[in-house]
Amino acid sequence: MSGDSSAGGTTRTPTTFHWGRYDVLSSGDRVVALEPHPGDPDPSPVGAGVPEVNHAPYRITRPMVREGWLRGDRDPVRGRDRFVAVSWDRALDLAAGELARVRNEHGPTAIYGGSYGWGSAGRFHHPQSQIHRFLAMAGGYTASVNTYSFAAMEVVLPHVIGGGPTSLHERGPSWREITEHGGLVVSFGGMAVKNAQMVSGGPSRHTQTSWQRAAAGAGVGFVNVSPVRDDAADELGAQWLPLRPGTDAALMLALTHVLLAEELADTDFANRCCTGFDRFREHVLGRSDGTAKDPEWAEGITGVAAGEIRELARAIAAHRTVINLAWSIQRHDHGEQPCWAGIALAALSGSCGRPGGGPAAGLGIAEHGTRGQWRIASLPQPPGGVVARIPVARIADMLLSPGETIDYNGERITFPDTRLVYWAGGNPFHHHQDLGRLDRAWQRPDTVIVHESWWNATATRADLVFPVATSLERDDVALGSADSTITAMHRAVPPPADVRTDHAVFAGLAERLGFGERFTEGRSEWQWVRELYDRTRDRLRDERIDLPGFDEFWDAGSATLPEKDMSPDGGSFAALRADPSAAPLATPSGRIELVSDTVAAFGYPDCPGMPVWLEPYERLGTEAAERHGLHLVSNQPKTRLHSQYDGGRTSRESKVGGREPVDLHPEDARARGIADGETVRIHNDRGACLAGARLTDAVRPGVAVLATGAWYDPDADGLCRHGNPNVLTRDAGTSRLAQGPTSGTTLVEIEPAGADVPAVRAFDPPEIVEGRPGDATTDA
Ligand SMILES: Nc1nc2c(c(=O)[nH]1)N[C@H]1C(S)=C(S)[C@@H](COP(=O)(O)OP(=O)(O)OC[C@H]3O[C@@H](n4cnc5c(=O)[nH]c(N)nc54)[C@H](O)[C@@H]3O)O[C@H]1N2
Ligand SMILES: Nc1nc2c(c(=O)[nH]1)N[C@H]1C(S)=C(S)[C@@H](COP(=O)(O)OP(=O)(O)OC[C@H]3O[C@@H](n4cnc5c(=O)[nH]c(N)nc54)[C@H](O)[C@@H]3O)O[C@H]1N2
Ligand SMILES: [Mo]
Repeated sequence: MSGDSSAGGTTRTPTTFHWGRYDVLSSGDRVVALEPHPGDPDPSPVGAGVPEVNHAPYRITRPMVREGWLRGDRDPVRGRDRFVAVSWDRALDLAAGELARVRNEHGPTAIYGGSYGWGSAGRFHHPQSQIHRFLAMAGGYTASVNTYSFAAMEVVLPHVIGGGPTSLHERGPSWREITEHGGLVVSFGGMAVKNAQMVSGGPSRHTQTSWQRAAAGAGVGFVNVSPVRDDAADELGAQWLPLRPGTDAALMLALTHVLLAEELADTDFANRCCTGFDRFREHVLGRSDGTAKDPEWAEGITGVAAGEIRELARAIAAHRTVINLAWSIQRHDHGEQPCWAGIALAALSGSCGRPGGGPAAGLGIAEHGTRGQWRIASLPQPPGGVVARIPVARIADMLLSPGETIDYNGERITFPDTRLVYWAGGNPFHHHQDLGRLDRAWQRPDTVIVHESWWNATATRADLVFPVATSLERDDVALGSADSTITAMHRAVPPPADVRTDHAVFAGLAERLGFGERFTEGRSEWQWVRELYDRTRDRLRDERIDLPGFDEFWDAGSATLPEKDMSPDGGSFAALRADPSAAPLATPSGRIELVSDTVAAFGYPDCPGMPVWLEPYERLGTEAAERHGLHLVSNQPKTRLHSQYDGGRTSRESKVGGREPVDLHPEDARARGIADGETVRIHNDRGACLAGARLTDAVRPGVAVLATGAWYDPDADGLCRHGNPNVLTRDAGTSRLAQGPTSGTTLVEIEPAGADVPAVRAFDPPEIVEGRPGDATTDA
């Protein structure tokens, strides 16, 4: 722990979050304010909302057990019940007993510990690392694979360009390279700087704006292919191509068509460095199926004029071009296709494997100043702990259909019979699709255990709730992805008296289950933090990099590593271009697979062996839009990290009438009799929510934008009073290949909600009753 006391009894403590470095100002046990670190050129405003949330009335301050679960009663259901405040000993005994019972009676697959989510930035207190280590040592569990962020991309691209799940993120050109050599950045899904506020692991400084500015200043042009104009900063002077959501693959195929038809395509690269070019070309030109994927064809699907498509294709061919794929374009039905079609477009553009050009993923989302990524030591995981796994977004399917088998990337996966769900560091009742369906599925397991700091919708739907310390209340070390500064996360204030760390909860359970010593290895939390730093230091020493000793680092607050950008300009695609047999990709052919025999052999009609346009289950311009005439974009919120700090000032001030704002084009609003600032009801066949209308011509007509993360607040009929878009999204996989989430594919209708609207209850804690007499005392 370290903090500098200053005058007036205020202590200043430097720390790091997912959204950057701050000095925490505290007085006694309370956080008073957060000030951005002076070294951060472009700090995130989200920090301003942290103090009040840390001490909010909806903070969970004691272990809790759901009353019906204690009684052994199914009624009232999870989410409607009262909670009993109990002692730590009783809560830990109950949880340990239940874990042992489920494992003994049903085997380890019956314990689901997927626990997806953006828990703390710190490496030691990272809740996923803690829960996985604990459940592995406790006898095994069912885990999840892939992410809500980019499931389709991370499953399909290894077939196309080889490498691991994030291989494209690390292979795209860096901003430095784009500034020095680039001519044009065409970004599908834009590159909103607001999304670069957050970096997994915690950014040491925010440099995205300055990188983008530098590229524009160097003459690089930008094209923002997105239904939302603000997905590119005004100062970039980007061309805006507002396509219909979910239609990127069609647009990309048409751009490719123009390159081929006008003989602008880099056929030399396609023939030497790709496989399947002939078959792909036949498909695009329409020789194999009779439909040319030309601009006129694409105009009917995308809503982008054929002339504009032609001009863009010519510009792509004429410049050193980056084809950037934001992750939003693949959170759609058949989300694999725009990833694959984007690679194909880049491969034929003439820029692939040349400095400052080629395909990129998530450029402008994370900090991508340079390409390389240092890795910090994390909590060791024992082998063999994962006894079964599911694609992460198939959780409701798993809970509802034990024993059912699904396809996944060439495998068959059978859902286990889940009896116990254990979550630490995620909020499925914000992040999952069709929350009404998840709410029903969530009633099936015998027991749900959750670690949370706040009474959000996941905590109120648990049976056993362990109240955990926030990252301001623990010591840790952090290193943001693609960052080169390791920062110390100093504990700024102590946790409330009856609140513990995730690690302490698991240590307490491990002790009861007989592996306490194995779990902690005899180290205190403080010793573990030192240990992870020392391991990182040892590892880097092998790469001839000297980090200061722990004490020096801890007092200084940070240690800087050299920038890691050692691959040549153009990256691995440059080596491929130079000599494909000397530098093959890790694909079966060693080349970019425009056609993949592996994927073709899976025989999935919803993901064939080459990039194609497949109709999504709903979109604008089809019959489905006659009933629900608006496409709902549920993007990342500007004012918070998903659902985190939704109750904080920054997020609260963005609400309209206390509800999540929904952006609507004035024409669409007029047609529906909706005024700016009015409460509206957004609905489709899956659900409904209330929101506050905001009229703006920065969205394409036909599109409504409701960011994710408003705390889920269903009334008795399932209407979310607060505006969580996931009551409207469909819970279906992208395809049999990736089974990723398809939150982007959502049509809705919107109407004025009228005067008689219910108040928002999202931040009301559940009713709490006292447990046994002994439960009231702290046994710290
Ligand atoms: N409709 C729609 N849905 C989406 C998306 C979308 O674009 N549209 N985006 C998806 C994406 S990309 C993602 S990544 C997910 C994000 O989904 P999540 O990562 O689940 O969302 P968060 O709100 O960040 O939830 C993190 C939770 O962990 C808790 N927490 C934080 N630190 C700690 C800790 O140290 N210990 C413990 N025990 N808890 C902690 C926080 O209080 C919070 O409740 O949402 C997905 N859902
Ligand atoms: N402030 C803030 N930043 C964040 C996060 C956060 O919670 N808050 N979350 C972080 C996380 S976990 C992730 S995974 C990344 C996600 O990064 P992204 O997935 O790129 O982010 P989104 O905001 O979901 O989408 C970006 C834009 O894509 C556009 N879009 C939506 N659908 C389509 C489509 O079909 N085609 C095209 N061309 N455009 C479309 C929308 O207008 C949207 O504004 O963001 C990270 N950054
Ligand atoms: Mo994400």
